[in-house]
Amino acid sequence: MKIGIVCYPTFGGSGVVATELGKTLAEQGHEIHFITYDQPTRLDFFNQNLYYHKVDIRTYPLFEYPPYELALASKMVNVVKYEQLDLLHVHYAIPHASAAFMAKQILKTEGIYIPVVTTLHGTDITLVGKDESYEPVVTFSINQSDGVTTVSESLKQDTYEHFQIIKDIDVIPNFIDLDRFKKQKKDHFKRAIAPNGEKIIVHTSNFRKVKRIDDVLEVFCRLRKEIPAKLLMIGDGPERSKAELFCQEHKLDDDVRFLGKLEAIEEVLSIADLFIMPSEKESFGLAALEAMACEVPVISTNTGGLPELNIQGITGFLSNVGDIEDMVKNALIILDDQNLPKFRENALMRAKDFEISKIRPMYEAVYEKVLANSMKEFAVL
Ligand code: GMT
Repeated sequence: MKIGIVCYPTFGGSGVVATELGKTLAEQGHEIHFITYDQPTRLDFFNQNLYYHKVDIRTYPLFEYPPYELALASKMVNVVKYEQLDLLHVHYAIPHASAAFMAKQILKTEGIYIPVVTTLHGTDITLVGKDESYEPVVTFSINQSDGVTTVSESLKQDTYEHFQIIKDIDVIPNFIDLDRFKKQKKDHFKRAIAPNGEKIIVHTSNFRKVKRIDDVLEVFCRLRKEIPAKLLMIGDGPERSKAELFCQEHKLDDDVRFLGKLEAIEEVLSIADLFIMPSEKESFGLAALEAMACEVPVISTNTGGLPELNIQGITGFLSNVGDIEDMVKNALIILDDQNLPKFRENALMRAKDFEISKIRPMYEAVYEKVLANSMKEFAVL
């Protein structure tokens, strides 16, 4: 199949899922064309089945906001036509689903029918998408998609709750490449970070408000009063400087390190004892799955899709949003040397349920279904 994948090229979860999906589909022999404004972060090698088409955004003095969606739609039209794509798969509704709708309409006038699959990832529904400034367009473009998927059952329910959706939604959970995300021997690294055998806690995110960075630090502060521990903060975003200031003011600088955006996250996860995800909202929690694959148990909130991943008392614990006390209590249970090995083992076992080879065929099945239906639709045009 020749598939166009539209996504954000950044470190964010939806971009990572889209890129990893494209890579695994390419390995299966599909021809994958990424259409986005920059080289996707994890697309840093050559494969004969992988292509990247850059969306050119032309500015003009009149534009306070350059119309990215139009440039994207035009690029989609161009790539579909010249690469003879079978299908477009857009990740994150805003603005990819509406741009795909526009491209599809333009192509139809030229006798080309291109089916569109939209994958909803989370904040495109739960936060940004449901805002009145976007809601009508998001509703319309989801309903106009030929196939719609969400990354968790919870996100599917949220979609039906917040929007007037008439389409069936397929749930396809996020996935993990266990060949890449596995615990590696990194003793020297562990000794450098925790020279006295302190427990290592890790948090990874885009440091947006929804991730509740304050709660990460608050939990760590209280935990450190009970046991020797170090905190590694991976990622970057709007809340980072505030978090760094908090660490200075609370004299945490020796125990908390901000590592910024890292490509080889698995190396840090390999020395971790606990992963913390206190998010306000989380449709799936891909970062937690990456940790679990590296045998790191998780304390998380019980919001959104997290209960579909993190199993209470088995792979970690789940608390209500903002319940710091409960998170500290749970962290201490997991970090007890008597308990930690079992939690580690369970985390890995659970991660195996999301192995890429189990999830990829679910997307391929959606593509087949959509293509079969579109053949019928095309026949009546
Ligand atoms: O977590 C973010 O804010 C980034 C966002 C994205 O789209 O890049 O992540 C969302 O999609 C991920 C991949 O499907 C999910 O694992 C995250 O849970 C989801 N984030 C939220 O729902 C807040």
